[in-house]
Amino acid sequence: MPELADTIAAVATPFGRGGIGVVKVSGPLAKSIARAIFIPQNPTCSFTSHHLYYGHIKEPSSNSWLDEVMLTVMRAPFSYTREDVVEIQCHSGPAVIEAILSMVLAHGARPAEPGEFTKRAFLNGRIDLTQAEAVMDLVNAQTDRAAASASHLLQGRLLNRIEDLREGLISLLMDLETAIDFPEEEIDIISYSEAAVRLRHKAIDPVSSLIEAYQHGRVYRQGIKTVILGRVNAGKSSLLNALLNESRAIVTAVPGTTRDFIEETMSIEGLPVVICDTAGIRSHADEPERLAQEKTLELLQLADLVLYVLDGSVKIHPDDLSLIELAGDKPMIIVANKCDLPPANHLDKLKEIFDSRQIAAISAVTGQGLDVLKRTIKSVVLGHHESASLPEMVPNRRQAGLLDLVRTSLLTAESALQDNLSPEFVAADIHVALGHLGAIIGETYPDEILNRIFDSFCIGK
Ligand SMILES: Nc1nc2c(ncn2[C@@H]2O[C@H](COP(=O)(O)OP(=O)(O)OP(=O)(O)O)[C@@H](O)[C@H]2O)c(=O)[nH]1
Ligand SMILES: [Mg+2]
Repeated sequence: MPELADTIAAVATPFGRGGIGVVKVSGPLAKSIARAIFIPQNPTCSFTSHHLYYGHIKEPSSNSWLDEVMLTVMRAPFSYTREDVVEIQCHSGPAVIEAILSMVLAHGARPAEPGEFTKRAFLNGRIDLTQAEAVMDLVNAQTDRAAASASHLLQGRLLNRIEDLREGLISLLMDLETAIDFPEEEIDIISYSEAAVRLRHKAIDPVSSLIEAYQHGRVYRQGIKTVILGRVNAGKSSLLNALLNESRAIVTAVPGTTRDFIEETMSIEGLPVVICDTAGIRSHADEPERLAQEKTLELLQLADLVLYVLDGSVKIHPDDLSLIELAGDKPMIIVANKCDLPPANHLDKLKEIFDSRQIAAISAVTGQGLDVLKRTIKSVVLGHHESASLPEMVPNRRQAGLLDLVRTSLLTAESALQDNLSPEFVAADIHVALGHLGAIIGETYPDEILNRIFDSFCIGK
């Protein structure tokens, strides 16, 4: 990414029509750009930091007013990026907001890359990497729980936790290094058993509980990729519509209606679920339908959960059994749809056929059984974690991967202590763990990793 010396600008609000749109500018030219394009109502205004000014943006060619705006200057270092920041609140029409952005760019700013404002906040030391990532989590949060976890991370709770861990390890390291410098007095300085207890309580256990929080809470962060699978005409699209409570997918009595898959995000019992309606499967299909079915099978590979829909009013088809087998051991719920019609099989019979699988009898048309299905989804996804309370903050996959490496090094250090190896070995493992902890908060950050993190942000954040 380019230099921090540049001034960057972007539209910070979603594209389209709306009440207010915000153009954000950050960098050394921010104030001079504001002076050049903004006519304050009060001509003597001195752009006091964090004050809101009323005025107009003037059209450069005609000198006429382009829009009526409110403008704020936030002087460095008391801003989001720690640079001079200007925010222009204008009317949010695509043409107006683009015109204002173009004027800002014409006065020396360049378009911001995705996440570049937050990247600057990180590079300028206002936030650490866990907080920068939390900004994105908060923007993406689909449920109140995901938002609460992101907010804890944003407040620096994980940063504080990592710093506590580092302090504990550094103090242990200092004691061990004294033992290395004065080998004869080793036993008097720190006993290995004491060091092992400290290592376990102060580092290994807390790291393990953070990893557990990731495993437990990851569904709340990432959403559960759920695929609705089944034979043609089973009522898959009707189920999607019923869960969404809107007529999203086309439903007809003609088998093979759905061709393109439809993905929607919803909250089921507080869980973020990304649900995908797919093309129904049948043996005799034309070319477009065959392609659609291939896509269905691709999506199945990526799914965390499968809702297998069958038409409960007709006999089970051999294709049902082979499709269910195809899903392997993925978590699955058999949804026996159309329970408003006379059933072809009693529930007990279905239980016998599908052995240990969870079964929910529903009617996508009347809504019967949908609540039970939702609760079943929750219990299948959360498994034995269901009754436990959700961790207050959930590390992301990158952080959890590094925490795993931290734990591995600490466990090696613990074994070295238990095996009475020389303190140099123990110290070396602790140094490795400290390196990984540093990477979590972004103290050491390869460019490639940083770019990957910030590239996933939206423009203007
Ligand atoms: N009686 C009854 N009919 C239903 C129910 N669910 C769906 N249907 C009907 O079954 C037919 C097929 O429904 P869809 O939702 O299009 O089925 P699908 O599985 O998406 O079908 P394809 O996209 O063709 O694979 C339609 O005529 C629906 O009205 C239900 O619960 N009860
Ligand atoms: Mg369909």
